[in-house]
Amino acid sequence: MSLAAQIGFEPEEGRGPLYRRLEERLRHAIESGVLKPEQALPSERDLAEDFAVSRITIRKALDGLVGNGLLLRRQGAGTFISGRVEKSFSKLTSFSEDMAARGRSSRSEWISRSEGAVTPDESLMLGLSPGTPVYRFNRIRYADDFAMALEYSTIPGFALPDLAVVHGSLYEALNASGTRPVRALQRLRAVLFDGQKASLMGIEPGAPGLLIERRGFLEDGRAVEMTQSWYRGDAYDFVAELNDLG
Ligand code: 16G
Repeated sequence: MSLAAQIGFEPEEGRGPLYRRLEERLRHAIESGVLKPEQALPSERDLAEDFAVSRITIRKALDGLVGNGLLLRRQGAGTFISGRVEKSFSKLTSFSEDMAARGRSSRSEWISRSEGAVTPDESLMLGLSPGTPVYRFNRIRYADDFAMALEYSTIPGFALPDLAVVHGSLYEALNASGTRPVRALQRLRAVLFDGQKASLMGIEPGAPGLLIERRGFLEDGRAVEMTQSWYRGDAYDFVAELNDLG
């Protein structure tokens, strides 16, 4: 079915500038889920033909949707429905929960899964003495079939019975062991994906990203997680609610 038919657009119908009406129709189709996250749009030339409008009208309508984040232009690949996810900075949720809350399925691909003795850096971050055993879980995180993030987690040995208990969600495994964090500190930084990380994610080397470091703690104050999450810059909006203390 053509896109025009799918979203029910008739150039002669309605009032106001044509590009605005087209923009509104497309917005509605994206927000109501008729057009799906990560779906590619046809080229501007094909859209102009399909919608029976000029390419300038198409371009102006798309510009408006790119401007407010509903569409993404990827160099050399075309225009896509944005798969951006809004993530609250004040809730201690897991990737799997975040995706489920948005009706998206999540899965992971293992980069590696190992156990060993804590490194000096990890021992500082987790407050563990040298030699303490830890588990390391390194994963590519997918929403539907779209690579959203790379995650490198270190979990102290006391928090899990063994490596194999983490197959899907890490937080589910921690929860089952009674060691899911109840509090966390997070630090966020703008980064560029280097060649190796970019190739794991299937993106261009040098693409912008967000690095979030989370340290999670138990009720008794012990650190139970240290995770570095490398999110695609075009995939997440981090949202925080601020309260005026005065
Ligand atoms: C999120 C957390 C990460 C945690 C993971 C567990 C951020 C920035 N990071 O990605 O620290 O380890 O969820 O997800 O939110 P899982 O339970 O689905 O494996």
